[in-house]
Amino acid sequence: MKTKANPIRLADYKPPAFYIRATELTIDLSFDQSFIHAHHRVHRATEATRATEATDLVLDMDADIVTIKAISIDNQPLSPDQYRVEQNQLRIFDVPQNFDLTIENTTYPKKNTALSGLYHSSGILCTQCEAEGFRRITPAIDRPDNLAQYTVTLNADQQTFPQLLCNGNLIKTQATDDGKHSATWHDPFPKPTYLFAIVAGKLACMEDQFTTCSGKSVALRFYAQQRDIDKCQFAMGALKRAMAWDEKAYGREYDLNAFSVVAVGDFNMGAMENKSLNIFNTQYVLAAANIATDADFENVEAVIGHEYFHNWSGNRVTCRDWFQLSLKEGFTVFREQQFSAAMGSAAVKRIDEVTTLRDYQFREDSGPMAHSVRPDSYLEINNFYTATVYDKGAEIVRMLHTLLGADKFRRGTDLYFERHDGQAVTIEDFLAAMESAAKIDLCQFKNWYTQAGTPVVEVKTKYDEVRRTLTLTMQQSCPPTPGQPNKTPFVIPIRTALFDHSGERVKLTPTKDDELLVLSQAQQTFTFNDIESKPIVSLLRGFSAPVKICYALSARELALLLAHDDDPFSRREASQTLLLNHILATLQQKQESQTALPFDALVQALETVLDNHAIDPALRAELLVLPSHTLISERVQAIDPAAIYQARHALKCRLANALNEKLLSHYQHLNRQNSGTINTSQIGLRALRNTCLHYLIASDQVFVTELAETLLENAKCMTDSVAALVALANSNKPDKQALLDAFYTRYQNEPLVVNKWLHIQATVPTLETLARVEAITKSTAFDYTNPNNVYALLSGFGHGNPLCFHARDGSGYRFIRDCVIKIDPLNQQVSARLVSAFNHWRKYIPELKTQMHTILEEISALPKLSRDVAEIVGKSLSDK
Ligand code: B3K
Ligand code: ZN
Repeated sequence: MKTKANPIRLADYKPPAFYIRATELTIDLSFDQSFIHAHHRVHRATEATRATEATDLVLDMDADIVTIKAISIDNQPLSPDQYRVEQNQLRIFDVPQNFDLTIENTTYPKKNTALSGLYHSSGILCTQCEAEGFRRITPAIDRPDNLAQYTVTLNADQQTFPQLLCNGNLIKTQATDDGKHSATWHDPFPKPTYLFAIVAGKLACMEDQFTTCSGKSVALRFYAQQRDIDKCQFAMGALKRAMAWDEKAYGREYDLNAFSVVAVGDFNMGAMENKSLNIFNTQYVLAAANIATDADFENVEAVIGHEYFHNWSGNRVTCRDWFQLSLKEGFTVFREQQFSAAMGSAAVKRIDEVTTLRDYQFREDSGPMAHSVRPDSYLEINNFYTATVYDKGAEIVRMLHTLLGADKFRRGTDLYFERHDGQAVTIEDFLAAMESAAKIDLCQFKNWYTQAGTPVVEVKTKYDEVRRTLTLTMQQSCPPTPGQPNKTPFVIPIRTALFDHSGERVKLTPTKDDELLVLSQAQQTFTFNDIESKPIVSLLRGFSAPVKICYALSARELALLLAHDDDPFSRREASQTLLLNHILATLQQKQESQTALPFDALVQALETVLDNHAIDPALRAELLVLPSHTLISERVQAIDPAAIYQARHALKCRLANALNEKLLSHYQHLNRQNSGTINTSQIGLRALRNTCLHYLIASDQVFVTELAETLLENAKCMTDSVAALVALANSNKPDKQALLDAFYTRYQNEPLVVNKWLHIQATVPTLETLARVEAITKSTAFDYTNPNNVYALLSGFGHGNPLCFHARDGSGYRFIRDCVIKIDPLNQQVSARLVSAFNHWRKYIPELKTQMHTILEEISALPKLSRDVAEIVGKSLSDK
């Protein structure tokens, strides 16, 4: 357990006092206890010596899991009074200028339930070092601005660990006595500790190759348990597509002769970009039609791309310190988004990105954990792998792409990679490369990295019939966030188009129909000339900036944009706003508010969408989907989850009844076309079919549950099974539990499918759910030490089932509190994610708010609390 710590501040950054440029490790691997013999070449940093007069070498180390056996300097063993082991560091007194340091220590993989450092997962040993896991293997300068070349020898029992993998090139293998063997790896690219990786165990391998643009052959290897190895085929294809795409889109060629990916069942997050040895959560690498849904396939492709792209944006050019995390993550998410858009339906991808951003990042920005994309301080860096750093970070890079244009942006990235290859740099370095390449000043633009909060842009329009001008007055503001009461204006690119009342685009110039308005002042006016009649304004097309727009379009104008806007995002925005206004009207107990379209007209508009075969089915599905619970919550004074659920559900039922026949005929038609194949058009078709089914199930008719049962029985792929199971779980079918149990019996040996089953049950909005979830936690289907199980079941309940989590009697809160308390000593990254379900307590109705507050106080009063959870709970309680 970590001790109380002071915040780490960006303003206090100092380069290391010592550097390690070369490290040789010899590791004797075994599950209970692994022995590390580390040899480092250490240099005192001249500039830092002057600043700090450092005489002691202080290495990062986690004494919870590392035991020092011996230390020597230049082959002279140190006596115990020449160093001191503390909880978080190893201090070696009075070291020379340059020297060879040898450390022998042990670490305990089986005890390592935090899954950071060297740990055990289903019979294999693997590592996770980002952000600060290396210090849990052996003492080190465990920070990203120290880059070293590694040579690593792994020794282990040949039977138990036939595969011995590390970063770089395999330079030697040897069979030794007593059934042991060894493998020596050398990585020619200097890297920070966080990119170090080891995997050892009995793993099957799928092999292929990729020829790079310069004709070099790269061996591609996927490692997984024997029973899963065939499920790596799709990911292998995705990797080849990613490698080819990065050459074409960014001119980035792969730099070693081999690239490997290992699938691991116990992993805290999605995947990790270790140099040439990526380690993946099985969820983001294994995919076959009988275990993975369409969304899973898309996620696998995206995450494979993401980790591969890090080879340049993150590994070749890395971060100076963890405050710069978005330098690699924001940029890499953007690259991943561009790749995914090129591989599938770009319109639907963009809509999904924005939905995720609003549900998670906007929410984060409005709560106690709000932080800028480059935070100023942290207690625990693992708490800052957030939607803000990743997804808002990607939106910032996207805005640069929009402002500079594709060509200049590419010149900027080329220059960035060329200037900083092999270096650990800052966000300023990234922006400076863009500035030089595009000859642009990004000084004000940098506010996006330093100011937290979601900017709000209020827009007013005025049409002057005499002058035939349209004037847009825009005013920007940004709400206060913790530690940042006042903000200065952002540079906000707002892509805009005009439509006439028959739905035709108004040409803005002879060649252009879209205008990029760049709002950079607190208030600014933009004028369009030669506009024949009062137009309808379509703003923030493609979601050109991560802001909230306040612009009152009438219900009729929204309906027109839904029918005619040729920007898919804006069209979806129109449908979401129309649906949202209906729900808000119910919540405010108004029959239909001024801004809500009369119900019959809404039905008509949605029916037109449903029937419009000119629109890709995947987009039609998006246009029909109801606004999320989170999105609705953001629009009310005090959140009453039960009332929001009822209002949302009521609209769903009303629409399901009004569109019943249409939904049914579309369902049947689309279902007949479903072949179970994984390709963009079949994925789109299933998306629309599932949307029809989920509306239909709300109409509470027996024949619909029969439809779902038939779909389950005749499922052609996992998407069919999951859609059917979700429908059944959410239906009133009396014997639905028997179907759910049968599904479990069928798939109990497929952990990834079991996770889906856990999630489906955790998110059913009925009173019985809590008892069911509690029972599952006690069954063999669930393991508290497996992050995927916890995310599926407990986060499913805490974050994905607002009705049950926020039950008035506080039962949901107490259950999640107890889970947090149970998990925290095992895995702090996981407990921290779970406890954040309470973050927004201040926004709820008084009876819930008080109870959530009590829970947070109780957790905060616990005698032993991880730094991870303490930081989140502390901020939630202190923020006003
Ligand atoms: N870089 C890793 C995330 C590491 C998280 C550490 N808590 C995966 C990624 O973003 O690519
Ligand atoms: Zn990443």
